[in-house]
Amino acid sequence: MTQALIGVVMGSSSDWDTMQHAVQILQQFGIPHEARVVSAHRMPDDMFDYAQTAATRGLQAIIAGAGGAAHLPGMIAAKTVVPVLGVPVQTKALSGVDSLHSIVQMPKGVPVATFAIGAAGAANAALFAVAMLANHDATLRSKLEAFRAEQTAMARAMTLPPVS
Ligand code: RP5
Repeated sequence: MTQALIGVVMGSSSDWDTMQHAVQILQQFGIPHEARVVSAHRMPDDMFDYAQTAATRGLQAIIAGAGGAAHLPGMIAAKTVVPVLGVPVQTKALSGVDSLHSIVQMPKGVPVATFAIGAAGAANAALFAVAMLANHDATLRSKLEAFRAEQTAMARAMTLPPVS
């Protein structure tokens, strides 16, 4: 089995609707990855073990998504120097602003790179991880440049409807 380079973790299977957008990007770029539920408050020992073994298992980055009092990305970052990319999951009660604030407001010294709330954040976290790997992989960099060029072409081809 290929060794995962990127770990995708989330606090609940209910986060999958959001976090699958990260996995879809990793699949698209052919990045070896793993995805699993690691709940900070329901599985704290598993979370610590995941973070503590991340570097020796060869993970280059961890994408961590959670909603509400979203301590998963910060607590993983507390136990590893592998870069952690945090994805705030949209919540019903506070629309994900709670998740965003929980993840982005890390005190100085233990960073979590924080992305947008929801699917866009999950996809962008994966694209950021791809960009990190592409620094040391010319083929991957070409793929990423082609991905951007495709978006540019699609934007240039956009037309507007007549005024109604
Ligand atoms: C967090 O609580 C999870 O990340 C999820 O976003 C939220 C709700 O979890 P469930 O009650 O749906 O399992 O830990």
